[in-house]
Order: sequence, then C-alpha cells, then structure tokens
Amino acid sequence: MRKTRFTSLAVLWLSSALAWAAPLGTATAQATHPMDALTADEITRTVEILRQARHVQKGARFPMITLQEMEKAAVRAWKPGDPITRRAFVNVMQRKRLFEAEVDLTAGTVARWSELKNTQANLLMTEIFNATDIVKKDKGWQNAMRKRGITDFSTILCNPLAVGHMTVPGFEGHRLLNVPCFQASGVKNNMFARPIEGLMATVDLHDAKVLKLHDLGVVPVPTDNPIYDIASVTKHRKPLEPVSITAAGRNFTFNNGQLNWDLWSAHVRLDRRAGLIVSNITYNDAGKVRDVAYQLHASEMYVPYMDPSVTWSFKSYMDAGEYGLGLLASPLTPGVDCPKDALFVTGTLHDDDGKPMPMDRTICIFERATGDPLWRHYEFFTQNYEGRAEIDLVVRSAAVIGNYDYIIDYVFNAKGEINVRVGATGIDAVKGVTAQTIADASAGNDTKYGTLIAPGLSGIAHDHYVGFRLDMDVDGPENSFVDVRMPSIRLPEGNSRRSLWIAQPTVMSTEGAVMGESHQSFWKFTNPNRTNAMGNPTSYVLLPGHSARSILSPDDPPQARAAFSGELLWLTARKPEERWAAGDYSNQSQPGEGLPKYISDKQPIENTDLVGWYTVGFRHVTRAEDWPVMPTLWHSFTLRPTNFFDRNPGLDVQVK
Ligand SMILES: [Cu+2]
Repeated sequence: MRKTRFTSLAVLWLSSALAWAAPLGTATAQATHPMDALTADEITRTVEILRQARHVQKGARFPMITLQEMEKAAVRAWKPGDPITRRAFVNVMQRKRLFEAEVDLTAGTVARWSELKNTQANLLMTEIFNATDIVKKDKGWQNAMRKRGITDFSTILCNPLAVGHMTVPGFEGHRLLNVPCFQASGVKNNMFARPIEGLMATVDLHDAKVLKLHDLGVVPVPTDNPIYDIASVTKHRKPLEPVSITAAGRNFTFNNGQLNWDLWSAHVRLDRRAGLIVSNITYNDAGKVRDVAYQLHASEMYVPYMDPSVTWSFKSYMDAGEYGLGLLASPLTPGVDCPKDALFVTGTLHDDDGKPMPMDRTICIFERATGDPLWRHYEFFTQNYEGRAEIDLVVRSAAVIGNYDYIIDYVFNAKGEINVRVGATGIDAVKGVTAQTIADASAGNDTKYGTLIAPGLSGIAHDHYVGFRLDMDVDGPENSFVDVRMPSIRLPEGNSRRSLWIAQPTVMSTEGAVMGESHQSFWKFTNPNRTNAMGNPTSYVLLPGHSARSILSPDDPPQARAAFSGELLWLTARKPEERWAAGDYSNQSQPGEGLPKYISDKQPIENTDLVGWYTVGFRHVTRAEDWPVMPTLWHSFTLRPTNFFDRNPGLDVQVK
C-alpha cells in the first residue's frame, strides 16, 4: 500500500523512538564538514544544553533544530582537518509562546535566547495528528457527519491543512489548522477521492478545540474509488522487458555530505525546511578548483488554489515554511524513484520532542547515461566523425505534501551545467461535486473553478511556485548580474536585411526584481574581476525553463504573503539571515515578508556578494490524465557556463 502523508508520518513518528534507542549509520557520525547537517548526537546535545540552561521546560516542543551555518568567509577558508565551529538554530514552543535560540555546540553554551512576538512556528507532526482527534470528538462535527449518513467515524480520514492568511475576526493569534475529511473506507492509495465536501472544521491547536465548523450543505460523497496498484488495474498491458540504468562502477564518492564526481564537487545535506541543500559547488578546471555556487536550495513552495468557497479559498500553501520539504521527504524506492544501483542516503532530522529522527532513503545519488550525445560532429566532406556520450549525475529527493509529491533534482553534467528540476506528481486536490459528466445540469457551476477529472470530482485550478535561493559565486563571491536584453534594430536602406537583434547588456546596480520576460533576456551572473582566455568576464547564465509568474492581484492576501511569486527573478545583496523568499515564519504569516523586505533597503549589488531568487512556476489546469495519479510533470532551469571556460569543457570526456 502506498502510504498517505499521515501514515508515513506515523511511521516516522514510530521510527523516531527506534532512532533514540539505536541511532543509525551516519546519524551518529561526527560532523566532518562545516555544512554537514546536525548529527543525531548534536541534536541531542542541543536540547540538553537548552535544558541545562533552564530555558527549556518539560513539555517543550521543537518545531526546528537545524544547522546554523558558519560565516561564509570561514567556510570558504576551511580545509579538511581544520576545526569546525558547530551551532544549532532552534525554535522552541512552550505552551503558547515561541522562542528562538542559537546553541553553540562547540562551547556548550546558549549563544542566543529570545522570545518572539510572532507565535507561529512551522507545524509540528503532533499538531497535524492531534487535529484529526480534536475534530472527531467535536459534537457539532459528529452531528454534521450523521446528517450525511455517516455514523462510523473510524472510516474517516482527515487532512489537517495550513490555514494561510487568517482574516476571520477573533481568530487572530490562535494557532490553527483547517480540517476537511474524507470517506476512506476501502481506500488504498488515494484517500483524496472521496471528499466529504462542504464540511470543514477550523481547529485551535493550543486549546485543542474546534473554533468553527463550516457546513456549506450536503454534497454526496463521490463513488469513484481509484485504486491503482498493479493488481487492481484489471486490463493492464503486457509487461515490458526491463530497461534499466546501471553503472559498471561508481564514478562518484559520497562521504557524510561531501560529493565528488568527475570534475564536480559539492556538499549535500537534508534540511527540515528546505529539503536538499547543495553547497560549495566547485569545478576542477585542469587542476584548478573553481567556485560556481556557494549554495542552492528551495526557499519556499507556494501553491494557491482558485476556488472562492470558504472551504477552498484559504488553500494557498507555503509548503517549505508551513510543513517542511525535508520533514516530508519520503523514502525513495530503488528501481522506480531512482535507479536500483543508486546510492540511497539517510538524512537526520528531529521529532517534536527534539529527539533525532533518521529519514531513511530520503536522498538518492546516481549517474545516468542520458542516451544523448554530449557533443558530436560528422564532417560531411571528409566523412570523419567525433562524438562523446553524455553521462550526468543526479542528486534527488521527493517531498510528499499531502496529496502532491514533489521531486527536486540537482543534475550536474560534463557541459559544466547544473540543471535544477522540479517534478510534480501524486494526486490532484479534488472537490466533490454533483456533476458526473459535463452534460449534467450542475456542470457549469461545478466546473467554474476546475475540470471534471472523474465523475463527481472537480480538480480545482491552482499554481505551483517553487522559489529557489541561488547564492552564486562565479569564481568567488564578488559577482555582478547582467540583464542582457535582445532588442531588434532596424538596418539602414541599402542593406539587404531590414532588421536583426543585438545583445545589449545592463548591469543591475541595486537590489530588486528583474523585470521583463525571460525569453527576451539572457540572465548572467558574472565575475567582473575574472576573465577567460579571450578576456571575457567569466559567467554563468541562468537559463529559465518554462516558468509562469503569479497573476493574482498583489493585494490578494495569499499573494501578498508570497509576493516573491509575482516576479521570476529577484536579486539581493547577500545577507546570511535572508534565506526564505516568503519570510522566516510563513505559517499564518502577514503580507510583505521575505523578498519585499529584503530588497527594501535597495543595497548595491554590483561586484559584490549577491543572491539570485528564481521561481519555477507553473499553472495547473487539471485534466483527466491527472487522475487517479498524476504523470510526473517536469519543470526546470539551468545554470550554464558562459565564457567561464576557454572552450568546450567536455572535449576530454572519456568513458573506459
Ligand atoms: Cu498541480
């Protein structure tokens, strides 16, 4: 059985107890690199130090225990064997209060402890579980279920959801989840197919009670029960002969987080909020180790839905800040999610009590023959051929945020490129409606905001915006950003041509969004102090794939909370504390946090350490083919060397 988010969380929850008794493999290892995730021992010690300092009392909960990175200059100067200063960043919830702390693990002290005015940390696993129990015990909810002919509540599964921007008077300051439920009797791998539509409880997590029950009237529970395991798909096709990716040997090494492959080197860790964090990316250019990027990671994931009813309009998730792309990373299956001979890595996170929690098989790393030429030329006149086969290296994780599965890949190749890919699969969020086909009388109303993707189920239209933080260091931290526009110019009379286009560079001088359309620009991170053999500044171009920006009104509350999605690319002067595109605390956040604040002081960004914030965005008009499980939709962007090398860096590629 494919696990829903809640059963998989339950498994994690149970496994945390095991982790405490018998920490696994790398979970107990000492940190050997400044960018290593906190080890199991370090997580345990962090909590001990806070307890000894009497900051933390019994019953405290830990929404966040994560690595507080060393200063960039210190990390860049660090060599293997050098001492490492280890610090943890911590959020502590005690009753209704929220604290932020920094624990110095090297000194064994609390370096910082402060109470926050904001009380909304990211969601805890226990809160998500408890919300269902709170709802099921509520008399009003029970009556509403009986009104729908449902008396056996054991067959009901609920899906507690982040509430987004809370505008209901009297609810301010409460810690909330919105809880719709599903008839799950007989459901195997799609609990979302049978929504009990029009009924939703708003739960106060601190006071453990239903604050408000929204009952918009009875909608029949859809009868579609899309079980899609292979045994249940009755007319499945003849099995194919296996086609697999296998490597004769492994050309990469991975020790703790340190990855080396061919001429690439990078550090990889799993973070509770960001998911994969890839740091210190360098390329060995003929014996000279050159910086490409200091750090790349997802910064926020914003998913607004387009239905105005009270049980849907709040849906405007910020999955990284509300839940955590690392926390919800699911185990990867060999032979399906990654090739069989991939390296599967266990990440280490923590549970709500601050105990270490191994995240088994949540990262995979593998080499892949793409089947494409890295480059080729057949010389027609001499009938001479030269070419090389392409092999790339993939670092992958997959987060399951309720119904959706998001695969995030960092792909390195011999062209000197890094390709960042987002694959969306899993299950559409569907609304129960009365229309069974588009010929039914209610169909017009039922599909105003979505597509009838199965009888009685409307897949509500929505967007996905995955904001990435790109701390580029092209040949070192001092970089500039050049927006190369390509205006079409008219040629004078007498020329056989009437027009052509030219590349016109503009160096961005201050922080802000990069305006204009990506397909009419060439976006370049450049080092104005370094040149290649021809004297051109060494650069990496950010090549967008298909990407959509949000078209919601800036004053729409969800949009105002996730303003980063209104532009494809933003630039800021690097500040280590500016890490999250929609702000530090995006659960129940207020408008204006994150990038709008980061750029408000209009810092200069020329020939300095700058950060790019690029959003992979796509609009999702749902379709029948999404059901009962979506074929993976990939969107990506590429970081491509441009005059970084002196010539094609893959000329000398050889495969034994
Ligand atoms: Cu979608």
